Amino acid sequence: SKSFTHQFDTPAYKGTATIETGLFIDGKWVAPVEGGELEIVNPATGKLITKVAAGSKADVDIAVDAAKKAYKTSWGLHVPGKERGRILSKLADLIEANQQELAALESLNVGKLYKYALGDIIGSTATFRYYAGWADKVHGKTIETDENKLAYTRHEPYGVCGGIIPWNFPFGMLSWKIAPALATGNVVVLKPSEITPLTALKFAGLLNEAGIPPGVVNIVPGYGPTVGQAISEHPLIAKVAFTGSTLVGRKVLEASSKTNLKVVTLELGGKSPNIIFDDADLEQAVKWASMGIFFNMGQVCTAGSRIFVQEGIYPKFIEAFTAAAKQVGSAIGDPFGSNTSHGPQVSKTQFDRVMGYIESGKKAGANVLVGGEKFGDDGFFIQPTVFSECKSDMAIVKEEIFGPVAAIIKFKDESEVIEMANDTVYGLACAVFTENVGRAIRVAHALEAGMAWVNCYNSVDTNVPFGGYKQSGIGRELGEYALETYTQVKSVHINIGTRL
Ligand code: TXE
Repeated sequence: SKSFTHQFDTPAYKGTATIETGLFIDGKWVAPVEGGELEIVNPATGKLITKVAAGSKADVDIAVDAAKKAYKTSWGLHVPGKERGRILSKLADLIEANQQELAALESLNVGKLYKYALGDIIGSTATFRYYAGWADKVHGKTIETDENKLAYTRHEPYGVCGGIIPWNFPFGMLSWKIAPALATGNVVVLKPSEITPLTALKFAGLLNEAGIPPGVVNIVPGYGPTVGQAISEHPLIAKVAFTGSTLVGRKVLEASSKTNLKVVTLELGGKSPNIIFDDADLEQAVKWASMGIFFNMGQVCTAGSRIFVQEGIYPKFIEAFTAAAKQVGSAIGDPFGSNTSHGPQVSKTQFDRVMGYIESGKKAGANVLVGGEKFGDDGFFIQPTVFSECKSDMAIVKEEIFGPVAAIIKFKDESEVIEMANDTVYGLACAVFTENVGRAIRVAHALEAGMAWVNCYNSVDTNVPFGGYKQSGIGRELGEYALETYTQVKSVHINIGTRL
C-alpha cells in the first residue's frame, strides 16, 4: 500500500511520523476493492494533509471473513487468557514506544494541543494495560442447585465485534473499543472516523509486531453510510460498539433490529449540567468549569455545557468565569505552539455547526460575555464563548453544540436546579460544586446521568465505568463493567445423579 511521512519541526515535537494509508485486513495492508479515498485535512490550516484509502461494504465483508477465521483458529478461547493478556501488554509497550509519533499524528489530524494529544495516548496505553490484566480473570460462577447437579456459567466472547468511532478522541476511542474486546477473546473490525484515521493506521502498523494474529484486529477507514452501515448490518458481526451522535446511534440500533439483532452499545451526545452552589470554593469551581467546557475545544461528549450558578455567588462567578474564558482564548493558534491555549474545531462542518449555534444564541437574546466570533481566517478556530441570561427553551441550552460555548443559567435553590438540570433528553454526566457534603451526595444521586462529579469535572479513569443514561447511551465502557458488554453468559447444567 501507499505510505505517508510527515516531518514535524515544531516547538512541541520534532521528529518524523510514517504510516501506511491502505486498509489493514487479515494482518496485511490492502487496497480497497472499489478504490475510494478520504481527504485528510489539517484543522489548523484547512489544508490537505494526505489521502488515505476508503473502504466499502465489500471490504467489510472481507474483513469480517478474516476476523471470523481468526476467531475460530488463532484467538477466542483457543488462546488462554494469560496469553491474550501477554500479547495485549506487548501491544501496550509498543504504543508507549511510539507515543510521541502517535500524539503528533493525533494533534495534526484533530487540531488538539500536542500536550493533550500525548495525554490521550498515555491514557490509551493505560487502557490496553488495564484490559491485558483482565484477560485471565474473566470467568463465571458455580451455582448451587441440588446435590444431583452441577451448574456453572461461562463468560464467552461474542466472536466478531464491530467498532465505529468518532473524531474527538480517535485513539482513545479505539482503545476503549479494542482493548476489552480482545481481552475477552473477541476479534474486531473497526472503522475510524472518516476525518481522523491517521492514528488508527499507525496503530495497525504495530499489530503484527505485537504478535496479534492476522485477522484479530482489522482497521477499515471509510464513511459512515458505507463502512459504518455495513458493520451495523453485517449478519456475522455479533456485537457493535458505537461512539458518536445520537442521530447515528439510532441508525446503528435500527440496522441491528432489521438484521441479526446484534448487541449494540452506544456512547452518544450530552448536554451535561455543571451546578455551582453558593458555598462552593469559587476559585476551584471556576477552574474546573472552564476546563469542563473548553477542554478539547468543547468537543467532548461529557462537556459541562450548561453551567447552573446559584444566585448568591452569581455576580462573582460571572466575573471570574469571564476572566477564565478570556485566559483560554488568550493564545489561540497552532496546536504545536509552545504557549498555545486553544486550537481549532476539527472540521469546516463542525466549525459551521458551532458558529450556527453561536448565532442562534445571539438571536434568541442570550448575552455574549466573552467571544462569540471565529478567530483568524485560516483553519477552523472559534473563540471560547460564554453566554449568560440563558433561558431553558433556547437551542444553545437544549442541544449539544460540541464546541467551546458555555451557557450560564442562574438558579435559586436545590430543588429548582435539580429539575432544570434533569430537563434534557440526555444523561451522560453531571457535576456539583459545594462544600456541603450532604448536598453534594443528594444532588449527585438526584441527577439523571451515568456519571456524577463532585468538586471536579471530566475526571475519567480506566477502571471506572463510563456511559450514559437516557438518550446518551446504552451500556458502559471502561472498568470491569465493560467486560459484561463483550461477553455472553452460558449456563451449563450437568446432571450428576438424577435418573429418569
Ligand atoms: O458524528 P457521527 P458527526 C456529536 C456532536 C457532533 C455531532 C455530529 O454533537 O457535533 O455528533 O458529528 C459514523 N452508520 N458527536 O457527524 O456522524 C461516522 O463515520 C454507521 C458526539 O461527526 O455520529 C463516524 O465514524 N456509522 C460524539 C461515527 O459514526 C455512521 C462524538 C461518528 O460520527 C453512519 C462525535 C451510519 N449511517 C460527534 N453515519 C461523542 N459521543 O463523543 C456516520 N457514521
